[in-house]
Amino acid sequence: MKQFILTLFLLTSATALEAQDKGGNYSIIGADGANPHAVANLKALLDTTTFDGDITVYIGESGDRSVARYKRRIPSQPDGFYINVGKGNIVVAGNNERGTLYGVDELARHIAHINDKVATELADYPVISFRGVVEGFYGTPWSHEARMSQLDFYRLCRLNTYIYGPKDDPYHSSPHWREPYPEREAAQIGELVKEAQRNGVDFVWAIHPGKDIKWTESDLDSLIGKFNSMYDLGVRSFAVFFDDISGDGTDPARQAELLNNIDKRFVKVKGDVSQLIICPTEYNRSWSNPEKGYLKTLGNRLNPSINIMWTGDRVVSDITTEGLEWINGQTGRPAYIWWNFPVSDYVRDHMLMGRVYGLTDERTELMSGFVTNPMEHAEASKTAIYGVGKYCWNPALFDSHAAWEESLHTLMPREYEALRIFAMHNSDMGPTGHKYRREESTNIAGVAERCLEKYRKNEDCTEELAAMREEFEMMEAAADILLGSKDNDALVKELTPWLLQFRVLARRGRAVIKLATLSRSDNAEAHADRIKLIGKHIETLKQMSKTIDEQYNQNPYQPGVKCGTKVLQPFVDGLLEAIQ
Ligand code: 14T
Repeated sequence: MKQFILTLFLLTSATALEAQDKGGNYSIIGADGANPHAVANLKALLDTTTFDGDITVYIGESGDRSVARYKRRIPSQPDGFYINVGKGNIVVAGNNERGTLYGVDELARHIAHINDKVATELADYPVISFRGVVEGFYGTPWSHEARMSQLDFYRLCRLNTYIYGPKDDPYHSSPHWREPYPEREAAQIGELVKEAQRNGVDFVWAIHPGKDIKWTESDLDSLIGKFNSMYDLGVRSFAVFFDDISGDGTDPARQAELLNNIDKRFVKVKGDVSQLIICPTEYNRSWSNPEKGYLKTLGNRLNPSINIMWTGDRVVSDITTEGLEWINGQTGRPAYIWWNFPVSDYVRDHMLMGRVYGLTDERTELMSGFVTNPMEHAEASKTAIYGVGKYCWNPALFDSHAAWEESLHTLMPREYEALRIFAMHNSDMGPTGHKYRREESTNIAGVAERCLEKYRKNEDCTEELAAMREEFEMMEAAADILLGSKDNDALVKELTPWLLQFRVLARRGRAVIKLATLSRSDNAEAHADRIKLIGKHIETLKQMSKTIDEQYNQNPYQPGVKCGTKVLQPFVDGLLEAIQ
């Protein structure tokens, strides 16, 4: 490869130049051969950095001459990178183009030390190859704007996959899967593909044809025709989903034959299309029927390069090593995990902002990919998406609690404390058919339990009541702060109904504690008027909560707005009951 030396004078903004002495110049070696998006980001970064002296930056992918000297230090894993930040010298070397992109992002986190004496050197790579998000929920699909913001966020999380498969897009599923998108939607998908490329994300377009597919040559042509129209919009990765269907579409031999045909007639012919992904009809262990052999048939017949999605032991489930061993034994390949968290299409009145946990950190080579199915609330889903990014990069080093905190910082850098309080009490989905539960209100759950127990037994619980009151006060403050915040407009908009409900819960909690205290005091009779007023206030707050529940989020499935359902609501109701 031809080596190019590009010299650019350091031109920070005029004000920055005035404020500081003129720094040194930088030159980039390898700019013509490296990932162009990484190079553009590198230039933007260098243009806003002041160097003590002149600096040379070497950038490129493994095999490029520009980084040949560092060959042995570049990780051999896809998406891995090596960076070295020293005085007068910077190296950014990716295993592949995405690695270089991540390398420049990592450089940005260390560039402040460029003028220090000590060099920073680091190499890193992901453990799970395909990492990302599957927009695979029922309900209102994400907006174009939300998707654009997601793609940018995935780069920050070093997630490389976005699977497009919203159940309620009629051109993804029935009735219109055979037809090309209308002009406007097509243009938007084209734009998403470009934004994905800039962010090192594979845009995977999924089709869901199983509700009415006929196993005919004509339907095979329609499907390949649709894929071709998506290819023309720039899409280079594809999936076929056969979940949640019944009837003819569920035949594993037919499904395998269809995918193999697409592989032969489309993927191999194009030459620049990724390996296919299938979501099987039996996509979790509890629905599988090994006697009938659906998964074995699919696994035996499907070309080995085709990835098979899997949600775990149940539809919504932890991911265990034992479960992975089981499914891989059926299909003869490492499972591509479709994790149904924080998706809330089966509990639409809940907001799921808890931490990511319950994912194995052993034998992760048993997975080929890991994608999370999020909530229809795109911005609020970023808490979990961030955690999944961290988990996938290195499951053994994954710190679930730390990732949760970091995600909240990232979402709302200024109002992190308030957001943390809200998220702390909005994480469990409650009892559902899926029998999946998440911890909630862990900071106060023990106190709440002891408080109720003691109060019921007429024991002294002054301390516990005070602690609960403190929590409700913080919650009310948090709700007010977030409702008035400009820190993240998209997030505040999604959360508003829940924030209103959260504020009423906080007020009601305080009022009930007040009532509990007064009615147990030595001269309760003397407080009769106050007790009556507070009783009325509690009634009013109950009514306000009901109004919010009946006015917002009126979907036909789980209409309404629920908050703090695992610990705080039961505590408030329980205490009120114990008073009477
Ligand atoms: F494809 C699958 F991996 C999958 O999870 N499919 C759907 C998915 O679109 C949905 O978001 C998710 C969570 O509700 O579960 C699957 O949908 C279901 C699951 C059920 F148990 C639809 C009906 C069910 F009864």
